[in-house]
Amino acid sequence: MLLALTLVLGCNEPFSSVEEDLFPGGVSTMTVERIYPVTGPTDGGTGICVEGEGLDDSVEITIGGADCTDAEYRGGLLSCLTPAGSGEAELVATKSDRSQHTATFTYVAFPDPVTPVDYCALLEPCVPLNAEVDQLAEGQPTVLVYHAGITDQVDDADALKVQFGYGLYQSHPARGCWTWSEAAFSHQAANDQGEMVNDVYSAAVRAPSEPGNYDFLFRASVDGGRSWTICDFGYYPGVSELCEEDREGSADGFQQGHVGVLVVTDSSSGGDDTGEDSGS
Ligand SMILES: [Ca+2]
Repeated sequence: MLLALTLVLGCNEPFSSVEEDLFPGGVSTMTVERIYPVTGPTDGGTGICVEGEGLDDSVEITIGGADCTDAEYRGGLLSCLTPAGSGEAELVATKSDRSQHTATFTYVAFPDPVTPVDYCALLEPCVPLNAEVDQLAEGQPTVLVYHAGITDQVDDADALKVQFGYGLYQSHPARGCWTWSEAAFSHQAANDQGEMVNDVYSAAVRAPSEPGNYDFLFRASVDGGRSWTICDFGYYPGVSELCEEDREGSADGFQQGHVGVLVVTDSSSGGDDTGEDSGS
């Protein structure tokens, strides 16, 4: 079951896509500016993100002739999960008006199987986190992580990676298009038996420059970032009293509603009806 909770991601580094949009016999209504990442493991499951102009939910993506699955179009961004494949494969994005864009996706074979994290869960805050654009939010979200042989040891800094991420409201954290940053170790925490086997990490959150509502959570990896386990909300009496009780973190996989909410405002811009300041 745990395997199903872990979505394999490849390389985190973004890559630019420079190949031209192809639209024989007409004017293309779709301009792809960037696809990332353009490399991932042969077993598929890599979340890729497509940025550009003229994208819509009619755009279908194939890689090596197989469908890029679970496509999601949101906020001008298109994302999907790569199929299994090998070597260099042609990625083709096709819009309903038949405009097309091609790029190359490179599959990389890894010698070792992925290792999902035993358990992790977003702890708090359960109330919306507020921030001004480009500014640090007040309060730091926290996440609890447990992995046998790692978080129950004293010196585990190198074996565990924990990241905070946010994305557009109700978008999927494993399908690309989310922004991730390293979380910091905060302290050890006890399990039900009082054993200090859990790690708690926290994150300073710098808001994006675009106002709006965003989802946030954490992800954790014990295989060097080859695979990430999504840490949505758990419930801990005494820690997260404001949270819903039926939250089980990564134990029951990812649920769209079990995320934190980041509300980003831009008070400096004022409203359209009050922002006139050039009267003199
Ligand atoms: Ca869950």
